[in-house]
Amino acid sequence: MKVFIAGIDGYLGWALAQYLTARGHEVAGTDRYLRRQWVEEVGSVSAIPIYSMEERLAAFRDHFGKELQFREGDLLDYPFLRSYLEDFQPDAIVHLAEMPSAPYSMMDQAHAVGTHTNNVNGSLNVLWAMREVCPNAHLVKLGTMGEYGTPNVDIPEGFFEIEYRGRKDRMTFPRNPGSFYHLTKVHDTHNTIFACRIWGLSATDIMQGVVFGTQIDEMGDDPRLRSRLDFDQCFGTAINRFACQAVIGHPLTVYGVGHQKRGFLPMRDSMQCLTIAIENPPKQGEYRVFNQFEECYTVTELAEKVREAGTAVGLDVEIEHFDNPRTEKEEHYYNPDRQHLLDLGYKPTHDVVAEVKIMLKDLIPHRERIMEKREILVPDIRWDGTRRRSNVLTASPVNS
Ligand code: USQ
Repeated sequence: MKVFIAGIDGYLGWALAQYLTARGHEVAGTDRYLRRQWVEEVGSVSAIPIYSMEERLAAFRDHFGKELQFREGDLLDYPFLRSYLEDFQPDAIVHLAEMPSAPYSMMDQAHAVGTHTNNVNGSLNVLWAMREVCPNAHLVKLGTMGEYGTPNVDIPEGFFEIEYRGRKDRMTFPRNPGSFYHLTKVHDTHNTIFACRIWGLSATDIMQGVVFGTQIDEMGDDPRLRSRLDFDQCFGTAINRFACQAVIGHPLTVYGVGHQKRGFLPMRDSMQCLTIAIENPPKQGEYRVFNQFEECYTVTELAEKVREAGTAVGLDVEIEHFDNPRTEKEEHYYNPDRQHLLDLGYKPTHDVVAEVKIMLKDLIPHRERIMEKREILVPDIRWDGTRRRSNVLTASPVNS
């Protein structure tokens, strides 16, 4: 199949280009390198060194024996996007080109508005371009499990049956997201549902949990093919941060009591699931939702798993509870479905500790890079709008 990846230079996009090419798909992609700029803006670097796109494309050629089609550009540049899609005529468009960080979107007015402009308008442009030049393509849109929040009832996959005042209907399950970033994904959801309904586009909205991991097998040993791995408070997700903290002997930063529960999945499962969605498209005009995660864990359970993996590779791992910078429930019910992907053949990895051991071994050679940025491991972007770097640097555990 011909697959277009928006955000091909990112953590997931770069891995997906390789995963799909290894399976015989023809891949084209675009990126404006915003992720590289955002991480630099928050004072950090990727723990795994990443290469320029020129070097990445050369490595791709060497490793896979074929060219990866790439044009630098921005989804907000509509003429660019429209003409690229018109030329390539994809069967599937994987949209990974959004600003993905909750804390970054909560920093201040400019970051909240910038996140909305980039994410919501970029997605609208994708929908309009599909309508105009490739209406039969299948949009695989990266949403987030965070759209649902943490309701005190089970979470279905996108829709639920409701009976209200004696009448029944199938309705969008309520969204209750926890940041301005997560809200952009809710807006995308409604725009995508609408576009499918009025224009007959087809889309799979992926409600993805928190991804972790440093590699997939398809990357081989060539360092130029590795994906980035962030560990700062904005772009580092929980397990990725914990793994980087573990390798430099920094206490794992569990926020609050640490009973917040989320769905998590290793990068290799994310690749498997996205590929299942691409290779099993919906009917024309259909909008469907896949909840995408391997298993649900509390943040404390994850920290314990990172400690177990660390001990196995000879690291001494401490866990500390830090004042939670986010406004979120720390004790709650959490029971989301994830049946659609299983029905299509998803085989969950199920071994977080083994995956974290691989991560730790990958990260140990880059200890110095992480060590140099040690001061950004403790968060200071607070949901109440204040930044208290000086307080937080001396943060004492609230519940260790
Ligand atoms: N957390 C800690 N310590 C840390 C980092 C995070 O305790 O050092 C906690 C957070 O308070 C939160 C949980 O871990 O309760 C998850 O935080 P996260 O930063 O790993 O994930 P989140 O902000 O929810 O966002 C990430 C991705 C985002 C994606 C989302 C999926 O950055 O793009 O949409 O995971 S989900 O969480 O299911 O919404």
